[in-house]
Amino acid sequence: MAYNFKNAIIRKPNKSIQNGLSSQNLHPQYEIVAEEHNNYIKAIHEAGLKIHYLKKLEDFPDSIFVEDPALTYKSNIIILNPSDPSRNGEKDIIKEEIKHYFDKIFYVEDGFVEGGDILNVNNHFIIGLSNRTNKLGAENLSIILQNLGATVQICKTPDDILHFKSECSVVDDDTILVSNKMAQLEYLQLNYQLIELPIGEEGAANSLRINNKLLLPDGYTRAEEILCKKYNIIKVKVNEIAKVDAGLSCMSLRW
Ligand code: CIR
Repeated sequence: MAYNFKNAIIRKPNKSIQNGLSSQNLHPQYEIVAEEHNNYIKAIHEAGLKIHYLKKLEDFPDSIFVEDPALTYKSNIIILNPSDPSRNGEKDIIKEEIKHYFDKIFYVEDGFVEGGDILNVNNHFIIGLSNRTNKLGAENLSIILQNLGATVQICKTPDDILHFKSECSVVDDDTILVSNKMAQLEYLQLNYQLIELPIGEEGAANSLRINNKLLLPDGYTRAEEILCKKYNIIKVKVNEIAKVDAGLSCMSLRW
């Protein structure tokens, strides 16, 4: 299943997160980020995962977002290629830190691709082209994934959305939670059941299904109303972390 996991890799937060990339030029406060991150860790525990911690990296302001430089699939790890120069070096560090957890390691060396643009639904991957992920990177990743037995569709991340997954997430085997903008994508409409969130609740679309729990960003009352009927929700506050355009999925690598 698309959301059955046993393990998570999580990096301890760094003080330099206040200088993380932010589309709105906001600077989160380290102490609040650390508190939110602690609660995130508790929620991941509650969902039943064993957590493997990585040490903080002050030289890389956005390095707690471990989902972007690497992708897990089956017992493999694929080292991606983040396009922002301030993030590209994360891939070389994380590779050394995590390769022993996996049977085989693969690399996307040509073209750019970030984990935030990759939605995994069972053995299928949707890769969104964005300002961070280009065609060459998406195609090279597709070749690796197809060789490992997966199918792949390359789509376009709507304009003004940082990553494909910033506004969508898998909540069930054939069900994707989407913002209004993501709900317009024909590929998603044709192939999945969509739960569309109301305008103004886009932030809740980056939820995180793990085993029988659904981690949902706190503060989205209408999303909670819609989802609580069917899902076992754990609310996690990520308001400070959201100042650097990040949410729930990007703070762990799951397998
Ligand atoms: C960045 O712009 O790269 C970070 N400030 C946020 C990355 C969020 N990553 C994700 O949603 N996968």
